[in-house]
This record gives sequence, C-alpha cells and structure tokens, in this order.
Amino acid sequence: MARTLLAPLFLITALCASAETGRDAWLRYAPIDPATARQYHDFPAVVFTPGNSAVLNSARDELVRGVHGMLGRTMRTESALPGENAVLLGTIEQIKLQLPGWEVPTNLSEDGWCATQVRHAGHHCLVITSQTDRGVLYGVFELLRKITLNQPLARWNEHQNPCAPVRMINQWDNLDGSIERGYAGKSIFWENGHIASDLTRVGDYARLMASVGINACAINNVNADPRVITTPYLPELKKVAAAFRPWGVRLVVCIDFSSPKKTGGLDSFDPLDPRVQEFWKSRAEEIYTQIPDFGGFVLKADSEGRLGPSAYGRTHADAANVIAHALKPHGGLLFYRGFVYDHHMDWRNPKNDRARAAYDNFAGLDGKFDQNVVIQIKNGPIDFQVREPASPLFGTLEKTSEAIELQITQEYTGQQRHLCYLVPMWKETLDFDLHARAAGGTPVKALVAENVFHQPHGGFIGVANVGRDTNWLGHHMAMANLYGFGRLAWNPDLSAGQIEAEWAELTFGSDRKVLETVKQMQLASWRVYEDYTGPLGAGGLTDIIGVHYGPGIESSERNGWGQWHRADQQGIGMDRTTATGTGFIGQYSPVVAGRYESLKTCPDELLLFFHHVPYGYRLHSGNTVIQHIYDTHYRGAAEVLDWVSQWKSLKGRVDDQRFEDVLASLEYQAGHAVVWRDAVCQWFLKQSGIPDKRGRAGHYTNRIEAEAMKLDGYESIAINPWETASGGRAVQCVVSNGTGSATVTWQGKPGWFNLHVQYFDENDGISRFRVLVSGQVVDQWDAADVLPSNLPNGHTSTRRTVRGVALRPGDEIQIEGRADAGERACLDYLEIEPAHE
Ligand code: GCW
Repeated sequence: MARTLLAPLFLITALCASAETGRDAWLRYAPIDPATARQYHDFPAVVFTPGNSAVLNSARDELVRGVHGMLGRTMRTESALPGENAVLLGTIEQIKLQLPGWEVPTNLSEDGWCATQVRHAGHHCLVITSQTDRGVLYGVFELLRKITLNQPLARWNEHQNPCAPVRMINQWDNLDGSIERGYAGKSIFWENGHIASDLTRVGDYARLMASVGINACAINNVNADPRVITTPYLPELKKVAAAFRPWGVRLVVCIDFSSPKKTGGLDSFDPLDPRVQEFWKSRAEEIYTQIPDFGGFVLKADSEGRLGPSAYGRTHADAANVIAHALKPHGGLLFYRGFVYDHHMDWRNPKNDRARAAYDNFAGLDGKFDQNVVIQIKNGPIDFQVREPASPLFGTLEKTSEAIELQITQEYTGQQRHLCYLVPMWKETLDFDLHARAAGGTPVKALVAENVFHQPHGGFIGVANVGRDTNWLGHHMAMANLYGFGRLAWNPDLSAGQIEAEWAELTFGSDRKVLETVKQMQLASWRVYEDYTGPLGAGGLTDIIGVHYGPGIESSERNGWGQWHRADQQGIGMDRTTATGTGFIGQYSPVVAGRYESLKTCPDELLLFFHHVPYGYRLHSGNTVIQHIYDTHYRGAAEVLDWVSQWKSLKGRVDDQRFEDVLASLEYQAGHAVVWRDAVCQWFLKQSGIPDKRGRAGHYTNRIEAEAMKLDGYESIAINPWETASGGRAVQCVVSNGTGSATVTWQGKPGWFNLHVQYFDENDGISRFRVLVSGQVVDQWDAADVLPSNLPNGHTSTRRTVRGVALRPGDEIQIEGRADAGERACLDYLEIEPAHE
C-alpha cells in the first residue's frame, strides 16, 4: 500500500525563493537545464527502502530532495516493492529478501556501494546497495552528484569502495564556543561551556560530511578540556551523536592525558598505574553505555605544553595502549597524534631540528602499539606550512596503523581571507613515493590508505574548523578544500583538477565561463599563495609566534619553536643534510635521502627546506635565489590582481550574493598580497644588499608615503615588524578618538587615476576614512573588518582602491582619518596609478 507522507519541511522551504548564501555548499540541488534534464525522463517515480533505519531514511529523503530540486519532480516513497519502475535502496541482505535470486555483482568493502540495474517482474529497478546503511547513503549522494554533473544514469552500473576505513574530520572547538585556528565564526557544537542548544547546523554539517564519505568527526580541540568525558557531559555528547547518526557519522572526542588526575580524583596519570588503567576503562564503559556507536578518542600528548607520558618516563606506546585497551572491547579507536616536539629547543645549536621530532619520537616504537591505535601524522614534518616534504614517518611505521592529518582550515595559508585551494598540495604529498620497505611503489596514499603493511585502521583526518558563518568556512571558495578532503579520503587517485571541476559545477552550476574562470584561479592558487608568501620550501614567512597570518619574517628565528629558516645577510635555508646539517634527511629511505641530500638533485621548490645557500646561488631554473624571491613575489601579487578582473567578468553569471562576497574577498586578497610582496622584498633587499635586477623591490614610483605628506592631526610612527609598512613607517592620529589629515598636491599630468589607500584596519575600533580631491569627497568607508591584531602591522594592513578619479595638476588629495577606540586610523601610503579600465 502506498504511504502518503506529509510534505517534508525542505520541500516547503525550497518553494520560497532563497538567496545563495553558501549554506548549502555543494548540495544546492539547483534546477538543471531543461534540455539536459530530458535525459532523466525515464528516471523512476518511486523509491522503495525495505529497511528502516535513520541512515536509510536519510538516503531516501535525500534522493527525494535532490530529485525535487534538480528535476522538479517529487518521487513517491513506498513501503512495499512497487509494481512499477523504482529505485531500491537497501543493504545487500535487505535487497536479497526483496529480489529472490539476486546477487550483488561485486565485492564490497565496508561502506563501499554498488549501483546496478535489475529487471524484476517486468519492471526496471535501479538498486543502490552496500554492506552498511552508510554505504547506501554514499551511493545516493553519488547518484545525485551525477545528476548535477549531467551524467547519464540509464545504464548506470558502478561500484566504489573507499580507500580506507578512517575518514574523519577534526574540529578544534573549545567549550566556550571559540575555535582554535577557526576563521568562520563561533563553534556550531559548543557554547558557554556546553553543547549548543540548537544542533541544526550540526546535522547539516553531518550531511555535508556524509556527502563526501566522511564517517567520523571529533568535535573538540586537541588541546582538550578534560571535562568533556566527565559524567555530566555525557548526556550532552549523546545529543551530538544523535545529530550525527542519521548521516553515518560517528562521534569522536579529544581527551586530556592528565584526566585521571584532573578530573578522576587520582594523584597520578601514570599509564602504568592500575588505578589509571581503571579510570580509562570506566570512562570508556560509561561513554559506550550512552553512545554505543562512539568512535573513540584523539590524544595530543607531550606536545606544546600538553601533559603526556614523559611526566612519568613512560613511552608514547604506554600512553596510547592504556587508553586503547579501555576502548577495545567497545570497538573504539585511539588516534594518537604524531605531532610531538620540543618547543623550547636551543636555536643556537645548528644540529637541533624540529623536523626530526615525529620520527625520533615514534619510529622506534613501531610494533609496540595496540591494534586499535592509529598514529595521526601531519602531512609534513613541521606544521602545515605552505610547502613541506612528506613526513618520513609515513614510510617507517610498518606495524602500526597510520592516518594522514591534513589541514583544511587555512591556518598558514591565508585563513580563508585568501583563496588557496589546497588539494594540489595534498596530492603532492599523497603521490610522493617514500620508497619504503615494501614491494612496488609506496606513495604516501598507499601507506595510509591501502595498508601496504596490512595495518587495519589507516586513513585520512582533516582539521576543518567550520564555524557558524553561513557559508561554513568564511570564503565560498574555501569549501573546495573541505569537499576535496572528503573526495581524496575516499579516493586519493582522483586528481586535483577532477575534484575542482566537480566541486565548481556543484557549487556554481554549469556555465562554462564561470567554470573555466574558477578552475584557473583554484588550480593556480596554492602556487600563487606560495609565490607571494614564502620561497623555495623555507616555510611561510609569517608571524610564527603570533597569529600565523601576515608577514613576520624574523619571528621564526631566535626562539625555541623551531620553525627556523636561518636567513641572515649571506644566505638562507636550513641545512638538514646528513653530511653537514641536522641529519633529518637521513630519516628518509636511501633513494629519497639521496635525492634531497645532493644540491644537484634537490628540487628547487624544497631547496631551502634542506639546504642553506647564499642568495646568489643559482637554481635549476637558472635564476638566483634572491632574484627568484623578488620575481615570485611580484608575479604572485600580480596574479591575484588579475583574478579580480577575471571574477568581475562573471557578473550576472553567478548569483549576486556569492558574486559580491567572492569579489570582496579577492579585492582584499589582492591588497594583502601587495603587503606580503613588499614586506618580503623589502626585508630580503635589506638583508642581502642585492638589488632586484628588474628594479622593482624597494622602488615604488607611484607611491607617496603618508609620513611624507602634509600632516595635520597625524604623526609619524615606526611599525613593528618594520617590513610590514612601506619604508617601515606610517602615520597615526595624534589623539585617540581624534581626526587627522594627510595631504598631497598632484603634480602629474591630468587624467583618470586609481587611488590605492593603504591603511591599517585593527580589531580594536572602527575608524572612518574619507578621500577628498580638491575638497570633493570621492570615497569614504569604515575600517570595520576584524583582522587578527589590534596594532598597525602586516595582519591589519589593508588596501582600499578608489577607481576612476580625475586629477589635474594642482589638485589637493587629502585623506582624512577619524580614530575610534584603540584604533588610530593609521595610514601607510597613497599610490596613484593611471586607470586603464
Ligand atoms: O600548528 C599548531 C597550531 C596550534 C595547534 C597545533 C596542533 C591545536 O598553531 O593551534 O593546536 O598545531 O596541531 O596541535
């Protein structure tokens, strides 16, 4: 008997015209072109789901929702096998009961799915099946993706198995609702010390995760608050698990190793103390009583001030195993982070090297970890820098499950204010052959995914840090990284281009010009970001001991954090050779080590990661190191500027809201890329004393320094670090809450010009600026952005462009600033360039 359902809420909301806010991300299900839709004319009108579980219901409802959105048809849902063509969704066992004699035509691993066409009683069935409910859901998402991408379905027979069982997101959310290294607002999980009262966004997030095959999520910071696993919090965690469950996502939490002492009433957290063992056992038991499908724990120990086994002279294996042992009876995993290093290292000792730490700490423990321990290893040996080689630890652990940790949140790559598509970077690591001790190639993707060494729990872990901002990550384009992470975790053989093409069409529709433009920007963006921020594997030149955003070239030196690039007046780079350096290269297998050790074979892009060379050293490209620094920084900044005009050409082809959002981001990025370019070029010019042979670095022909203008109410100040302001200086209002003006008289030719005003938009006030030409206001704005500093520096330096201003000789150009609260309306310079547009 047919079942009549009340129209689900989504159908009602779908009928109301809605703006494209980005909230739906790549699951928009926008109507497809009627001409293309014709190929789906025969798509069944009915969906039948023999089983009845939360996940299968999600699969069914998602199918109805997607088909409704894209094809404008509302599928009927049936509770018995219908006597007409239908889509059948169910596990293999369930489908067998419905279609006697039917056999699944292929081998499926857990979560793998199969789509197949079956004739039954004269009718045609599209069967989507799997061993698990979750796999069926994944198959439905694939079907909907195919419709969005206009791919034929009539003879769709396909199966896919995920490359690895672990496909997990980590969120670094704190219980007070803030997010460590999160750039898109407050936590969707936590507020005021508790789980958020409204978990709608959590359910939506789980849906996004499921759509790309992610099956677990850790919802609190690895710098963990020990309260999370205490009894009062369990009912709260249970609510999150319930919001995740319909989407097949398992809840995982991060723990504090000293919990037995901090919250367990013990005087010790020694992993070998039986009372401590009992503590972990009882925690696990209590959690699993409430949340039977709980995924496990993530542990950051002995790292960046977190307590760990070293407090008792115990090993990481001792620490991991005491907890893994407690989780084992319940099927839980313990993710132990390989990110262990000493952040008080003596920088004066040239043999010290943070890059060595993960290997030095873990390689010797291979074979000592319990089966349900997974070592969670960052892609590179340092810390998510814009360019790093693959961590040698991947190739070394043979008897231990390992997962690669990738950073979706752009901590060191522009914090979602800069467009930077990271999939090409991840692919380089995943495809890199470490020549480990196994037959055949051993690219990182095989080591973590295909279990070359037959370890059971390998996979992928992505640090996402989505927040409450409507579009999840704060920049529409950044969602390609979240999407791409999930797609790679499912199938690391996909190319960066394939993933980008899918994502772009799902996100923006099928307009060829839009797709082509987005593709060019996305695929170039990592290289472009690297171009204007950091050279040749030296790492990012950002403010290492601060917020990791703007330039801060010396911040990495002369401290214990170990992100040294060792740039001085003669040269730059870390000598990590075995011959004369820290010996890090010796952690790689001989083939790889040989390639990096020799200057002849070391690739340019990692030269300064492995070697210290003089500025005049000639790269394989033929350029000298110093000239490469100048050239790439100018090239990178110019490319971002070009993106602005490319994007503008899409007006009318992308919905207004996302068009304007992306345009504003790109314009900001173009300005900040100039800040980066100038900071790096100024600094290296001064250090090396070697001029830019193209005459750009240090010479800004169209620029008038604010401190050189006629000042009234403004005073000249030094900026720290000096390289983050043009000439090291800027001006600020003399009086807080006062006003100032900086004036200059135009002495060039008459014509149309663009005026670039470089000012500092701190987060401790909202100053107001006006630009006047001979008394007429040509622009005004509030400096209302919330950039990560309350000082004038490279984090806050911002560019405002006033386009198409007519200037005649003798015109007075005046910039007025009105200070507010702690922000003194600081100005760096004015740049005047002929308008070509
Ligand atoms: O890169 C560093 C980040 C820290 C982070 C740490 C880690 C959560 O700056 O914010 O701490 O890595 O990965 O543990």
